Amino acid sequence: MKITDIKIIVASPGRNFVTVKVMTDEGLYGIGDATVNGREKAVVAYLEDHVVPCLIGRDPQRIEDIWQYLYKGAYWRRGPITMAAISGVDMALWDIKAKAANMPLYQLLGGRSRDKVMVYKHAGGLDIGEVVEGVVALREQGLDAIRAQVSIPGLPPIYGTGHSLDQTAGGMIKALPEEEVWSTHKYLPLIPRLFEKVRDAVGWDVHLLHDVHHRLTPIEAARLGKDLEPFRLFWLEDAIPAELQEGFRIIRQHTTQPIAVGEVFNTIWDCQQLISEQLIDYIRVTSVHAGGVTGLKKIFDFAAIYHVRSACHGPMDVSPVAMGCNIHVDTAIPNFGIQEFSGYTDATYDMFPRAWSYDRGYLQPGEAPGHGVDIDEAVAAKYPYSPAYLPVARLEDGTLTSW
Ligand code: EZ4
Ligand code: CO
Repeated sequence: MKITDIKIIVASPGRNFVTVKVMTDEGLYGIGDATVNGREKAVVAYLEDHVVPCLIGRDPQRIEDIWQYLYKGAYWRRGPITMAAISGVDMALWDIKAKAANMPLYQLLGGRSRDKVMVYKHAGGLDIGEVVEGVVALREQGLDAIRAQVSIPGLPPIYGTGHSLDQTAGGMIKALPEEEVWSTHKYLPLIPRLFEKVRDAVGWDVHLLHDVHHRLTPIEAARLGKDLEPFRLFWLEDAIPAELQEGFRIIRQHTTQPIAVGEVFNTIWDCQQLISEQLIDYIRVTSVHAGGVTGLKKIFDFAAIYHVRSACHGPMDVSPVAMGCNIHVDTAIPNFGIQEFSGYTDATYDMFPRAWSYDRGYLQPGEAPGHGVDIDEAVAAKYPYSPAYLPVARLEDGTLTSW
């Protein structure tokens, strides 16, 4: 089998998506996601100028060799743009291999390890009462795991807390980055009060999660972890920026609160210390940013040795293609933890016909050969790329900060 052509399709059915379509001389094709939210065109150029010309004529069945060729062969290793490009190609090649085998991808990964894939969804609101209503509503829709986020009273709503503001280019996601205001000292006492109210409303037979979006220092995160212990959270996510991984030792010294991190990680090397020192409980790498199916399998197998569980990042800027690959990996690995799932706009669902399905808090990969997700190029053509960014954050005095 030979690769005859590779198409890079950029479309914005609510969020911008970069999709890779690998064609072969045997008529089989595969689909991959290579989206980096806010830096889409950089991945397109990387793929079109530097990856596609190297792959035409190669055997698409040699997935590991092509992965190594693009990783080691570039000389400049790792990084979000390089790894998203590799991820997009890798997903498409696994799609082709599983189609050629006439099997759903999870079968090639070792077969089913579970009956269904537990997801968590997000409840957000401008105040605690609104978040509690959101959590109750999701619980009624069958969710067994729910992430709760609240805006800080007295400050403007922030990303991840304000309803439809998070959903589309028409809301908070603007052509230039929105600038948000952050206050740690207003936030820290608020979150335990939020989870007290949430537990009062939905009880103890539901997993509750919270995402800090990298906003704290280690000792602040340790304080929050201790304060949240009475409410038995499933996890505290991205409590600190993870560049300085020793920071997690400080959190661990102070709290038994389970810790999750890794949505911005690109390779096993970004996770190695956190996993091998058992500083975290859930690793949040996702197929589109951590080297595709090949990258995820390597990371999760390594994590399994240290009792660290998977928790693939799955917001609506991770496309339904990457979501499909995540669900196949989630289904097959022994150390699955949870899968984030925000759902998608109707236009996004139209653009990506798929075999995977969601029902009352759980996902299924489906039985279609391949990873089961396709792209409808006619639908994609209706939604041209439109520049959009995630927000940036400043303290109340104007200092730029992590978010
Ligand atoms: O940071 O959508 O866990 N999910 C999240 C999301 C992501 C953004 C960028 O992918 O934290 O808010
Ligand atoms: Co997150």
